Amino acid sequence: MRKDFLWGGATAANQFEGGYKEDGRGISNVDVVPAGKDRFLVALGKMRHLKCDNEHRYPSHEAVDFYHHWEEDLELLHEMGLKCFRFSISWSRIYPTGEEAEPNEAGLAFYERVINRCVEYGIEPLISLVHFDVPLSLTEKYGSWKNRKMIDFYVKYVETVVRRFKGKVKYYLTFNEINMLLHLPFMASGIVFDEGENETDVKYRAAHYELVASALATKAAHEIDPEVKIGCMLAAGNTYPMTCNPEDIWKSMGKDRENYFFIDVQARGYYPSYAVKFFEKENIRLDITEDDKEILRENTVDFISFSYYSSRLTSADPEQNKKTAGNVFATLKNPYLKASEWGWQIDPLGLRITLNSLYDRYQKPLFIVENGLGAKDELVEAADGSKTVIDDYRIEYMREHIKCMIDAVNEDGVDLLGYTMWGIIDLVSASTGEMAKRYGMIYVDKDDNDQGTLKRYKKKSFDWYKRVIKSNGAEL
Ligand code: BGP
Repeated sequence: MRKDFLWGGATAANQFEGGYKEDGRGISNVDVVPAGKDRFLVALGKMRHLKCDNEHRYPSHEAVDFYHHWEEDLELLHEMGLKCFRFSISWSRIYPTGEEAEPNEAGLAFYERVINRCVEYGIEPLISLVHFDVPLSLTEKYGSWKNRKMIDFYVKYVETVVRRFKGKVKYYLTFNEINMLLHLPFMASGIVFDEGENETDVKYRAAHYELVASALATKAAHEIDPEVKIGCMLAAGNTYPMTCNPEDIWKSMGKDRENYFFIDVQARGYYPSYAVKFFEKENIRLDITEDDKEILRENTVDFISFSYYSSRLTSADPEQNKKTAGNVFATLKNPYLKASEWGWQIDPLGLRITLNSLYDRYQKPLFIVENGLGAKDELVEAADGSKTVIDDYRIEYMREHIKCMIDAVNEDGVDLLGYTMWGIIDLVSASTGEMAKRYGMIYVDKDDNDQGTLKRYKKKSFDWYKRVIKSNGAEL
C-alpha cells in the first residue's frame, strides 16, 4: 500500500447536512424527495412532486445536522486518524436558484470553515461537486439536465468553488454516481418526465449534457488550479453471468456497458462504438455538436472513483426472476452470496474483481469513495457506563472488503489512491430515506420519526478503523 494512501470516510450534503433553509440556501430536488411510500416514484421522475407538503416527511431537511455539528464531527474524525474526508457541496447553498449573478457568501463560508478545519487536522478534503442535487428552480424553469443551459450554470458553480478553495482542496468529483441518472432520474439529476415523453431519449440527452458539463468543469478546474485532480464517479459492481451459457455472458457484458458508458466517455474522451450503435438502433436523438466532441476529447478525468456495495447477477433466461434488492439496480439472487438486512448481496472478492476490471479498462488511478454495510444498530451500555454499538458485523464486512482491496493493490498492481468508507457518521439512506439503515462508525441518536437528541456515540468499529488507518491496513 502506498504510504500516502487516503483512508477516509464519505458523506453527502442531502443525507448528512440538514440546515436546508439556513443562511440563504435554496431548495433543491433532493429536498422534495419524501421518505415513505411515494419516495421511489418521485425519485424515478414519474410523479411530479416539486413542493413539500404535510403528508410526507422529508429526511434531508434536518438529516443528522452536520450543519450545526461540524466541529464536533470533524474532531471525532480527527481522533479516528482519518486521512481523507469526502463530502459534497450543496449546489443550492452556493447558488440558491442556480442563476444568481453572485454566489451566496454564507454558503461558501460554511464550507470554508469545514475545509480549513480539515486542513488543520491534516485531513485531505475530497469534494463531490454534485451528489444528486440540483437547485429545484432549475428543474421548474428548464427541466434540469434535459436542457443544455444546465452546462453553463453548472460550470459557473464549479468555477466558484474551485477558485474559492484553491490551494486547500486537491480532489474533486464532478458527479456522484453519474450512471444513477439512468436509474433514479429525478433524485440523481432533477428530471421529471412529461406525459408521452420518450424516457430513454431524455435520459441519454441529459447524460450527454452532464458529460459535457463534467468535461468543461475538468477544464476549468485545471485552469484555475493546476494542482487539482478531477475524478468521475461510478456506481460500480461487475455484473456476473448466471451460467457459462454464452447468452448469459453476452447479457452480462451488455449490463456492464450500460454503466461503463459514462466512464468510457469521461476517461477516454469519446463515445464508445457500442453506444453509438445503440443510439442508432434505438433512434435516440442526441444533441452532440462538433464542439462538444472536442471538449470531451480534450478534458478527460485524472482518476476514476467509484462506489462498491455489491456485485450484480444477470441471466438471459426469463425464467430466472428471483430478484433481490441491490442499490436500486435490479439483480438476480446469487446463490453463493449472503445478503445484508436490506437484501444487498455481500461480495468482498467482487471488489477485487471490480478494481481489476476498471484498471484494465482505463489504466488511470482508481479511488474507492464508497463501500460499507447498511445495518440496524442497537445502542447499548458499555462497561464504563458510556453508550456504544457492538457492530462486529460491520467490522467483519469492512475487514473482508479491505483485504480484497489490499490484494488488488499488492497482488494485482492496481493503482489505488484511497478508500473512503460510506456514511462514516450515521446518515439518512439514499434509497429508502431511513435512519434505521446505518453505515457509520459513529452513531447518531435519531430515528425514523425524526426523534432523537442528535448526540454522537462511538461504535466498536470506531477503534477498529482507527487501528486499520494507523497501521496502513496491516492490522485488520
Ligand atoms: C450510493 C449513494 C449514497 C449512499 C449509498 C448507500 O448509491 O451514492 O448516497 O446512500 O449508495 O445507499 P443507501 O443509502 O440507499 O443504503
